[in-house]
Amino acid sequence: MMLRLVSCTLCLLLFSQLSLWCVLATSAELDGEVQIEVLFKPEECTQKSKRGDLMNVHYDGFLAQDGSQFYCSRSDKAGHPQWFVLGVGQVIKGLDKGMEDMCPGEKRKITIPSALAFGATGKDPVPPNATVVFEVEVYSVSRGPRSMEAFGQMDVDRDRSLTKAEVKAYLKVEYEKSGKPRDDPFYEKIMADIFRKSDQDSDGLISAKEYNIYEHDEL
Ligand SMILES: *[C@@H]1O[C@H](CO)[C@@H](O)[C@H](O)[C@H]1NC(C)=O
Ligand SMILES: [Ca+2]
Ligand SMILES: [Ca+2]
Repeated sequence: MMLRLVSCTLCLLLFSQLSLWCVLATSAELDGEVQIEVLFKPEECTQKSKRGDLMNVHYDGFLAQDGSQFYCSRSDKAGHPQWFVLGVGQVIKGLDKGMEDMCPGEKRKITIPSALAFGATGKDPVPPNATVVFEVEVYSVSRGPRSMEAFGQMDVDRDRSLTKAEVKAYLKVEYEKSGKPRDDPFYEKIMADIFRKSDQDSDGLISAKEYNIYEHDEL
């Protein structure tokens, strides 16, 4: 589940200006901790990210040892930023940790030891015990749908499972509350992402169990 990140294709080094990082990254001593460098912070911060928030993010992944790029959300999926829920294991642990307290518009370089990335076995093309570096840029942060409180709000008919219509109605309200109503294709995109990640048995519904699957993860 956490390794979903690298399931996409090897990324060509499209952004040569970023290759400088590897030099910085290899010189960093890591004591099993995520190291965060803020590259850009917007002056105004509407909402800081926290566990359970729905994030819309671009991120590129590099190997610290040689700076080669192994993940690139800018070239994957036609360059759309990725949707995921923060802090629940949809991305590697180092990103779940390293992306807390981020503002929309903020950019960070996050250096992650292997234990919080792809571990002692690695995940092709990431070799065993590899320290990885991600450059992330947050596009939006919204109070996410992954709390049991939110589940209760979404499950309008109280049948302990969520239909797409129920989730969508919730998201619409959330976005309108934040003063940023969106068009239908926008919601459809989020929905597809949420259901792909959460609807484990692909029956078109998110059951309470599927919804809560990460609840006991050691983060
Ligand atoms: C990875 O690290 C573990 C623990 O330190 C070690 O036992 C293992 O040999 C390492 N694997 C490689 C391929 O270096
Ligand atoms: Ca329901
Ligand atoms: Ca299901």
